[in-house]
Amino acid sequence: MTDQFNVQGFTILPGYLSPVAQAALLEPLRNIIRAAPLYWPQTPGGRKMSVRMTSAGRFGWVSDRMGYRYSEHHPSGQTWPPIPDDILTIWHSLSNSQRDPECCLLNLYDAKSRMGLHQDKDETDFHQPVLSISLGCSGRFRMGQKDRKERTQAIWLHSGDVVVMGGAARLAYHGIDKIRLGSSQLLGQEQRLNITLRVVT
Ligand code: MD3
Ligand code: FE
Repeated sequence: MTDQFNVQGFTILPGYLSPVAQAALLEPLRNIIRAAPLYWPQTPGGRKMSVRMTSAGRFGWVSDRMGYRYSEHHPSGQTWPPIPDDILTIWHSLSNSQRDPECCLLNLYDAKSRMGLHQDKDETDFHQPVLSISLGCSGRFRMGQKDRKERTQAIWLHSGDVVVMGGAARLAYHGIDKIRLGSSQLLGQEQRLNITLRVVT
């Protein structure tokens, strides 16, 4: 088997969610967005991120003048809606974690959205994996290693793909370079929705 993407702890399950299973997630996802509207986080430098976000679960990811952080409150001041059961089921089927995720982050990309290379390191326990579900248009995912200067590799993530990051991959630099418009009809011609699940505390 080819191992083009060989960072230890990176597991991709291409097409883990069937088209029917993907479509079944849309209603619970729309319910999250209705309760906790999408927003463009501000970078600490005061710019708007190009990805819109919202969350479900105890914690959501917010960013404002105080910087990036987990918060128990949406920018509106409300708590976040619960994580849908179908999404908890995916987590427990694949994560090997005994715990429930505490943050279900929704990242909505359109034609011009990017996510720069970064590490996810604001959680307490890096032994807990991060799980990602891709829906809608394909996105080119780029991943390096623990050190920002290491070489990076790119892989396309398509609708229905699930990725689990454990081991060394958990602290690897990663980002989304670009979106392939029209590559899925699930969310319309130019949207990609990524769901990430994390244990925070
Ligand atoms: C590798 N999201 O929300 S998901 C993020 O597609 C984030 O929206 C991207 O990076 C997205 O922080 C990538 C795949 C992913 C998620 C978490 C990771 C890759 C990861 C954590 C550690 C290493
Ligand atoms: Fe990340």
